[in-house]
Amino acid sequence: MKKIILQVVGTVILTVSALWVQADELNLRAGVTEISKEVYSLHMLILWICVAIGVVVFGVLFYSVYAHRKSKGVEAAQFHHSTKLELAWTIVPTLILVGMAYPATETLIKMYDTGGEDMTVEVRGYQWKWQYKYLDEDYNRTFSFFSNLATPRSQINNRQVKTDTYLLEVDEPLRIPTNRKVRFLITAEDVIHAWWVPDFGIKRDAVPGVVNDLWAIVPEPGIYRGQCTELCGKDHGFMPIVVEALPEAEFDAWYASRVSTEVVRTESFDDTFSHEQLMAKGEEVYGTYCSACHLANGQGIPPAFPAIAGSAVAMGPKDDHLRLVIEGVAGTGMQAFGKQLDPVELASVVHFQRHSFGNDAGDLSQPADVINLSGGQ
Ligand code: HEC
Ligand SMILES: [Cu+2]
Repeated sequence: MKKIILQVVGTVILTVSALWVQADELNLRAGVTEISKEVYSLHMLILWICVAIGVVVFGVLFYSVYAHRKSKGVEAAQFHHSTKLELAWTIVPTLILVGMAYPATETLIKMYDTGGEDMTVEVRGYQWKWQYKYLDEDYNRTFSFFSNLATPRSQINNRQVKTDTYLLEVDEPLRIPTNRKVRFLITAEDVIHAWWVPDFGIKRDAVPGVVNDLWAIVPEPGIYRGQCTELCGKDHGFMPIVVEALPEAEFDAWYASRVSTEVVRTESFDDTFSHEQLMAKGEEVYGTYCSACHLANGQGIPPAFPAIAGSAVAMGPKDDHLRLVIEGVAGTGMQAFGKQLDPVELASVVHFQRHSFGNDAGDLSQPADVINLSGGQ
């Protein structure tokens, strides 16, 4: 008997000390913002309250089992109702709960206080990527872009070694300034997603037709990584979030340069492009948005994803091809790209499909064709 007790105690001590060594790795991380640090302290406070309750309850339990065991001839006490006891086990837990709820509510109220922001970014979830839109009071300074998974397929398919940032890297991160209050408006285009950046202590569901908000003031420049935390659908695991916090001056410089390239792009919707220009741009767009299903070599994965090589659509009338890409095919994986891509991107990717993989439609698709089909706006 003694031996068994010693063994049990020994195992418990070993397990606890092993966990203790790893505690930092297993624990919630403290993050970098004031809110994330408060969430972390709350978590530690409540953890220790639970540990204390556990020690007291199991201590009394094990002591009673041992000290009042049958072999010692102890008889169980026989009583019903004890007003004192019942009052105690109602009042004590209530006080403990109130004691935990008070600081938790204080932090929650702070988390929801999105007012007084210095800038606002709209975060929109798509299958399977995020779109970030910087909402500036001056409409000409508002712009948006998509942030796509950048981990190469070869790593996902185990043909190449996975890096430390496996599935946590994107082609263009969300950039925000340090030390300014950034308000995030969280929504979704198609299905429910969830935007989560653990180091900022923020996470909110992105629901189509609903706008939720969050905020963060990031004190330290750096790269912070998160993920879509919606569970239904395996592809939510392939839409990571990367936020790069830049020193304020650096952010302002980046913002100004981004705005000026956007303006150039807007003006170019009226331009006409050469075959070479359309092919270069189109190949880039195809690689980012289309090759996951239609493959880099245009062969698709029939019957689910049709080949573009030799496709009747790609060799048929230009307007039908453009319309299919703009409007998508309802009920299939072929989404309506009209909302995600601008007229230059749409015209060039269609042109690329019509003149690659052995296709040769022999025409030119221009942004103006897209604008005509989309109702002239
Ligand atoms: C998520 C998978 C997916 C992605 C990404 C995708 N497509 Fe498709 N695409 C489909 C499916 C599925 C169809 C077949 C739709 C149907 O049933 O008619 C299709 C059909 C097409 C067709 C008609 C082919 C034919 O011969 O019937 C064209 C053209 C096309 N897609 C262009 C594009 C372009 C351009 C892009 C990128 C901007 C793209 N697709 C991205 C899934 C996808
Ligand atoms: Cu998602």
